[in-house]
Amino acid sequence: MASLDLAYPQPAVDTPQTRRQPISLTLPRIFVVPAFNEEENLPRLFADLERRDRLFTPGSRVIVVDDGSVDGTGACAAEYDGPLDVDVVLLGTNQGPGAAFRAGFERALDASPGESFVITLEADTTSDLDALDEMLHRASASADLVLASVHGGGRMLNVSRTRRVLSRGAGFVVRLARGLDARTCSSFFRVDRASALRSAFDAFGEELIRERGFACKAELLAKLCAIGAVVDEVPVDLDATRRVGDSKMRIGPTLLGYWRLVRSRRSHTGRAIA
Ligand SMILES: Nc1nc2c(ncn2[C@@H]2O[C@H](COP(=O)(O)OP(=O)(O)O)[C@@H](O)[C@H]2O)c(=O)[nH]1
Ligand SMILES: [Mg+2]
Repeated sequence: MASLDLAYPQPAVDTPQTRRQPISLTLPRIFVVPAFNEEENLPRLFADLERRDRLFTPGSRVIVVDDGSVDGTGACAAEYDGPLDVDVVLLGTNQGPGAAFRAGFERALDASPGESFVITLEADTTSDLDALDEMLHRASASADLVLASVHGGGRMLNVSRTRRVLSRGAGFVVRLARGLDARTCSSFFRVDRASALRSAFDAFGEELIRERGFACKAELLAKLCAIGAVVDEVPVDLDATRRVGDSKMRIGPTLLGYWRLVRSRRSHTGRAIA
């Protein structure tokens, strides 16, 4: 298999910033939710979000990216008729979470042209929404990107040993290979400042998320770090019993994705986050 050249830009400054200027907590929150065959979980996620209306500052919305689901996921999102502002991106054929995040981020940045908080969640209700107050607070105060961290003080509950080893091992290897200062590299549950994602799209364009599978979030983290993003982590538990149904993650392709990330080289183009 050919190795990918991810062409990581380097920060333009020698001393990376450790804090951003604060931004208002009242900025819109744009939730990006990749969903594949989640018809049983998506209504539960909407209900969880509806119960937390304080999360929805003016201009907030939920973007569900249905990725060729063969169940009623797309219809469930499209026919949602509740208090949330729900927008649906239909990808037609299944392309994987990497493509779903890219499409979701593009829609999010179009939908909210100024600064906002882009929150990525799992559709299966395993992202602990009670952690969002602290995550948003940190993103508002000083960080471009806040990770929900199961390996930085949080726990993986009711998750098989194989999955725990994979998550920890993949994180460790990617962290070493990419020189990342983050404990949890692969979680889908994050808060990004929209400005950081825009800088990343400016720096990498179409190449921002090349990994189609579950390694896409580690790739995005590495690329954001390469352009000087300020990263923070909040300890968050992940409890797999919260979801209905099984994981869609396939271990073989996911390991290959991490292997490609580790093998990919850096180069010296692009520009840092201002
Ligand atoms: N759009 C899209 N979402 C996916 C795909 N595979 C998984 N997901 C979503 O990504 C999230 C994480 O997947 P999940 O099966 O819960 O993986 P796990 O939490 O790692 O066991 C869930 O919201 C899934 O619906 C896919 O191929 N396309
Ligand atoms: Mg999950």
